[in-house]
Amino acid sequence: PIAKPTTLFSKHTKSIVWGMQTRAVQGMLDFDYVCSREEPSVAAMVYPFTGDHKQKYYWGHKEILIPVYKNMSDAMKKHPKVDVLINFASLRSAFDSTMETMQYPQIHTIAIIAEGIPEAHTRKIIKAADKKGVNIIGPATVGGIKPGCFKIGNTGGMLDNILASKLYRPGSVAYVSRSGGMSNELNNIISRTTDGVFEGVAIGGDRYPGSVFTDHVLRYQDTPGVKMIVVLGEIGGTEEYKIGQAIKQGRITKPVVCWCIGTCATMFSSEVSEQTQIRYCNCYCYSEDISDLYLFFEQFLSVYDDLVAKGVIKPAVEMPPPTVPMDYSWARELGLIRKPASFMTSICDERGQELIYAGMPITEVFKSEIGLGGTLGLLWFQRRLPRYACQFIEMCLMVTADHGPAVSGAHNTIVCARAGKDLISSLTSGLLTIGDRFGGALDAAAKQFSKAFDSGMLPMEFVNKMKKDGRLIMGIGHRVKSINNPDMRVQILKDFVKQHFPSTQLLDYALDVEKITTSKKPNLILNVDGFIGVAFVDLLRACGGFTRDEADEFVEIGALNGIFVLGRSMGFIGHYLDQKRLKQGLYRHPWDDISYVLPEHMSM
Ligand code: Q5B
Repeated sequence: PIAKPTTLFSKHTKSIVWGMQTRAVQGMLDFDYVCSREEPSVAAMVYPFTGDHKQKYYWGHKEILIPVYKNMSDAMKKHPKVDVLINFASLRSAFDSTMETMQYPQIHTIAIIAEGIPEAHTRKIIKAADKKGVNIIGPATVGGIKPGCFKIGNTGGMLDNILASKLYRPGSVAYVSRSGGMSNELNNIISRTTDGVFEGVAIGGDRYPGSVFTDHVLRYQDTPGVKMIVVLGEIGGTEEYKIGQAIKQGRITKPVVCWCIGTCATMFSSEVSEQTQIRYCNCYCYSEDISDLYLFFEQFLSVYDDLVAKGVIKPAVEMPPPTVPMDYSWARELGLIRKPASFMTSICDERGQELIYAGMPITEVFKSEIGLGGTLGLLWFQRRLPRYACQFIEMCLMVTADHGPAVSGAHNTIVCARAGKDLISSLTSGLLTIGDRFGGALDAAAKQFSKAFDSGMLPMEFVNKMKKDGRLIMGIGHRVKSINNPDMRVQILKDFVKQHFPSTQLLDYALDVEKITTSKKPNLILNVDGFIGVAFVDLLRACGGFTRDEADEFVEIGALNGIFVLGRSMGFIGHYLDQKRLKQGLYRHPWDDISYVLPEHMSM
């Protein structure tokens, strides 16, 4: 077997991260930056589920790109200086990806983060790693950290934690523990009681960790920068015992503070074989038996003070680390910054547990059976409208839903569908015809009629004024409907409005105008656009839910044309589906229906 290197990480260590762990990678880069590393420790990422691409990260204030490779072989080839792989693969793929990694001799350390890897797989990994001289940290671990040099993934927590525990510069104490959570606690204790952490590894909680306490303690013994070793053991292991033996045999000469959480095992009455081992181990530690955290703490202090007094440790002068800008989202969460929002919304909030339409939870929308009209009332007018208003809105949507294939919008939709376009293209091609002449006269009708009415103009005066100005009255006139061929859609709406609306002042005014215009030409009726436009003004003004200014504003901002757009979308979609269902081919307008009126050719 090839000998495993004693030094796992340095200031120049380069790694590959397997898995799309963008937060962990950013955490590593922020750590690198506070450690004043010259270059990021992550050279590349491997993620088999996307093609090769680059991911953007921060390096201090700057933005940098880190390549992501689909294949590990490409990553290894392109980054020959990488010697560490951090494997974030899931428990299903961690085995394969780790075994694949070991085929590349450039890799000497692999950290495996996944929990739940089958023990048989881990044992195969360990066997292969021993043969190839690869250090394994994990599985089921957060990893490890070497202040000033390298951080595996999420080890050490967020940046404020790293700074608080002074993990940006090396100290003299190296530790090994099983749990990642406890290693964070160790970072804290060590930074408070000594000159700081030199290196810390969490070997992980599995029965067969890829490396064991002794592996790391012996490495620390052979690492000149380490002056004091800490082991956070636990009940049931034999490793603590082995460390005790190594101290006894003189293989370990540096002071070791070992706390075997589990001295409480002596309290159990049953024969727990580990009990003796735990107590035995504690006895071999540099310190006396440590039975609680307080004593552990004390032990640190006394061992450390002793080493300083003897001149073994010479605490370095503290240098402040470079500042890493705080992530915006985190700063916001901490309430440290505020910024005016780029856009505001007041109709819908989807962030909470329940979707809210204008203050009404979606469950309430259904419970109170406000229907489509009520939902539109909430989203367009931010009001819970009276039942008759909701019904009126629904009726408007129903009567405007379609008016045959010949109208401008349906025609466009059909031509577009027959040209092979998709539903949305065909629908929007139809919607784009909606305007002053076709289906988009609701707002203009509402404005013209209410302006004339509000200014006290008589219907006749209004008609004459419009004629004098050479303007058409919006909402008046129809290509096929007339007093002789009445539009039943308008009749249905009129019956409803007359029965339910508290006031129909503007509608009555418009009907008086209609009497005048139809006396001139029978097709100059109050058409469906005009009817909905004026009736809606009556509704907004008299339903009690809006001030006069609010009512006028909705007309001003074009809410009413929305009714036709929404209603007719149903028809356009119907026409699109119809054409597809009928397998209609490309439409070409017949020549005999086109009058070609080109200018005659003139010779010079
Ligand atoms: N004259 C709708 O015109 C139409 C006049 C007028 C005073 C008027 C026209 C118009 C205003 C816009 C409007 C919505 C273009 C219509 C709809 C949805 C639809 C469609 C469907 C559906 C029709 C003949 C004579 C001329 C004109 C005069 C016409 N309109 N005078 N005010 N408003 N209306 N649009 O038939 O003296 O002979 O020169 O623009 O409300 O789109 O089903 O098809 O559901 O899909 O082509 O219902 O009225 O009439 O332009 O030849 O005019 O009447 O000045 O007078 P026509 P024109 P003169 S609903």
